[in-house]
Amino acid sequence: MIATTSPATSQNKFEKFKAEKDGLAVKDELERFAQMGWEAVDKTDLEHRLKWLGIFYRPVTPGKFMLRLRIPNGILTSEQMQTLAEIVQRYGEDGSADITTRQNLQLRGLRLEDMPDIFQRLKAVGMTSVQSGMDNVRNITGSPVAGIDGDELIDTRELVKNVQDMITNSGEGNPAFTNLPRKFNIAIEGGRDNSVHAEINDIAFVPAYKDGELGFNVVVGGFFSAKRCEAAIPLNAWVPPNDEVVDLCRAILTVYRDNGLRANRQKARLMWLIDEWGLDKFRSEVEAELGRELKTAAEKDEIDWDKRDRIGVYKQLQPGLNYVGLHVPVGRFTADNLFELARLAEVYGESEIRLTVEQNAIIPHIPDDKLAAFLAEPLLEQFSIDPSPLTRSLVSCTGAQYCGFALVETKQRALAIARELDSELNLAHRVRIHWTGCPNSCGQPQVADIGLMGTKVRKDGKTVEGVDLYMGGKVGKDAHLGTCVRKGIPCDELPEVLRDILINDFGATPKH
Ligand code: SRM
Ligand code: SF4
Repeated sequence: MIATTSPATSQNKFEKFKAEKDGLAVKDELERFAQMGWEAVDKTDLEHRLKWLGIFYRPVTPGKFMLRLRIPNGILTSEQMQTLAEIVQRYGEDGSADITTRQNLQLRGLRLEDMPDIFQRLKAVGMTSVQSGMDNVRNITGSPVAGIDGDELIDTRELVKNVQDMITNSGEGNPAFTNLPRKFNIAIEGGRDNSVHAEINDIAFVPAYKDGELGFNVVVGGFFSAKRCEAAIPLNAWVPPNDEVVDLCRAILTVYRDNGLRANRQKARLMWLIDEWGLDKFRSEVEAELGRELKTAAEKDEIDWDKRDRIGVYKQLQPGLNYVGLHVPVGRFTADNLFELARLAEVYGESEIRLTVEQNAIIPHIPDDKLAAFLAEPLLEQFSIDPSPLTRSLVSCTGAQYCGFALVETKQRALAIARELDSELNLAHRVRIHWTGCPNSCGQPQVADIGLMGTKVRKDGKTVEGVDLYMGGKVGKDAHLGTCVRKGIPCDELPEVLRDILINDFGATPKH
């Protein structure tokens, strides 16, 4: 099935170039692009269509590309991580990898001429980066402790994989879903703590009992954009934890693809269609596409915990085994870090590594008798199991180092300020600070206790980097979005402003 675009929408630049040539078409041209060099590649192919393969031209570092992978449920093997390490290692200081806020990895510093070889290497270890950017479904998130947590309700791993395989044709690329009106996010929660931030996804599945059977209530339409942020709303639907999850995703995506608003990209996310139609019509159209009636939602869902960050040592569901959550400062890895993590997972665990939406890593399946030796490994000095409270819960988007939209540098600044405040203040509990470099909100400031969104500020007659301050984001049970409470704080004044907030609103006390 090929996506359709109505003539009325063809004025929009993005709709126009998608109608002229589908983004996925560059798959067959990659070899040619690699040979001709990035400077000679057509501008639209270079800056836009390559994102259908996960390849991002970075205007901040021309010629050094970012590759956004897909890591379903955030789970990868040591072999896969080692392959990623080898890929970025070739690029010396330019090569690195970031854990993203969608439990995913982005590789940095890559050259276009190497992409065909890189794609072969990824395929050889069962990985893909297809359809990870632009008007496609992003990495599908699931519970990071799926299958290993004693309190789990539903194991999300296979469901997430099946949804990804449906959308991407098992990683080969699927033209049925390469021309959505806009990006699209899907999450499947299997635990009680809303680990995936269900409320900020276009579709999210949350565990719920219906007539004694465990399945999912479905929420739809959550999204952030520069113009509008909305929490997802109930679809009033319940599905069992099987292929019906895949079928429902397919039906919603099809309805969205064929009816989503395309004229204005600021009004093209799923929620805008739900607004236009009303939820009842949207639900009926989904049922019509599905070819059956949806069961109504269960009365309540099972999200009744505060959110866990999974950092530290935890007993697994499987007796005698442990999972260990490592804090990865602002999610950044060097090639050496990747090699070392792959090795540790192989030596101490079962060659498996997991990622979280808080940009941290988990190594599961470590037997009791290997735990002490694991915890003594030098890498754990860098990736601590007991970081200080502010650093521990810090999340940051990419920011000005690589992102052309950024209004401020984020990751290094975020880390420096968190460490400074950690050294000055005692905090009885964690405070989640999220940084995002611009209003696109990739760093999710609206879910944070304290959210910081990059902006430009006038100070002493000069334009300087600053932030708008968000507060009140609640995650886990009864999640709701925080709002902007103060605008235009120059970054150099931020440590002082945050210190006051932490003392007055979060019970921090000075250390000295
Ligand atoms: Fe994002 C665009 C990075 C999660 C909302 N996002 C971008 C681009 C691709 C812009 C660009 O071309 O430079 C950024 C790439 C910078 C780079 O070099 O890394 C970018 N977004 C990220 C990541 C890497 C932030 C991070 O450091 O973790 C996250 C990658 C996730 C992934 O693995 O796919 C990332 N982006 C998000 C999230 C959070 C989430 O999904 O929970 C959001 C808000 C939720 C949402 O989408 O509803 C988000 N990104 C955006 C938007 C605003 C979308 C909109 O509807 O207007 C843009 C701009 C756009 O799409 O036009 C954007
Ligand atoms: Fe770039 Fe803005 Fe997203 Fe940060 S929030 S990664 S600066 S688009």
